[in-house]
Amino acid sequence: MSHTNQTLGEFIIENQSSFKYTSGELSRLINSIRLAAKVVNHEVNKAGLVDILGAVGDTNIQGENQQKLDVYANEKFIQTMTKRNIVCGIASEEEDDFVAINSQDENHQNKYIVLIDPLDGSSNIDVNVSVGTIFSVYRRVTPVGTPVTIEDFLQKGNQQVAAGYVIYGTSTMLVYTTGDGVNGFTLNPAIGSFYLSHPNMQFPEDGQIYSVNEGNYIHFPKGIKDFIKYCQKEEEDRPYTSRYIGSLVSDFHRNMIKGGIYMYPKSSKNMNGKLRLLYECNPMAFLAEQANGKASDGFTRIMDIEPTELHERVPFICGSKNMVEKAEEFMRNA
Ligand code: AHM
Ligand code: MG
Repeated sequence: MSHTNQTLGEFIIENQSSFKYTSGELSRLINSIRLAAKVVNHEVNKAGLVDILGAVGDTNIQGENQQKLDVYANEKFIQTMTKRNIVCGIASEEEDDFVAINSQDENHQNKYIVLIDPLDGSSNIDVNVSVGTIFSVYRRVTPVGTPVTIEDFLQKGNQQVAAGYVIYGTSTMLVYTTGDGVNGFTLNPAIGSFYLSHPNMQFPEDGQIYSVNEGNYIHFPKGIKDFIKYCQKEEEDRPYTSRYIGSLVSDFHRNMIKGGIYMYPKSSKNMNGKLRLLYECNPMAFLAEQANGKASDGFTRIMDIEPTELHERVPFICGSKNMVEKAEEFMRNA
């Protein structure tokens, strides 16, 4: 089948047999994410029209104000997966604790757990800038047939079975990997179907874009400051271009297509950076590596970090391989 007209639904069916542990469960899970993405997309697109903007008033565990659409997206993704009874547990950036599914039921037969950031970059919604959903899938480590525990969620990123994001941008796209490369699907809003538009996505090995909140420069570690100076230096292919949307999914997506590096380093204000290992960094790291890119905390591969708590934060450097390695070199030598 030609790539130009293959839908995500068809792609999932066609590729099911290549999943490591095939039983259709992962396909159903990706399908439910696809469905929830469409529902959330519809709501995000209406954001400017209906009175859904503004903080709901609740603050989440990170002490941030929640926007109404965060709450909506959180509910939709959790409900869609829970009602279809296809995962045994979900942890969300918007929830204080993980949700165990079917804990009253004798039949905890599902083997997958999902970690999700339902609407990342949501402070961008009220200014009509792209936001995204990020998800990460693992096989549970506790026995099937028992309620999930925290152990099932605190797995290293290198155990991920699938990961992806939805970008609610000028077009809405779903980009994901099951460990066999990265494919991107664009939503045709008239029909309501995602079409394979970006098969086998790859980070260029080198890039010329750096994305970092430079307003925090003064607080960055010396290695990052040195690397930024390197990016700005007049050389053959430099200075690089600076592009920072402040919406991880969008910055990552652009860098993957054009070649670039995204950084959210630690700073003297945030000792561990800002981004969450389990909901943001690991899934993006899995996608990056599957697309020939790299993700690091400056010293260590992101997916090799042993998580200790659900909402933990880590410094995050991710993108074109040679650029990430250059940044690591500056970190080592600082
Ligand atoms: P959020 O999960 O509260 O939306 O925060 C994550 C977002 C990322 O999408 C983005 O890259 C980063 O925070 C921007 O942070 P800052 O405004 O500090 O540069
Ligand atoms: Mg987030």
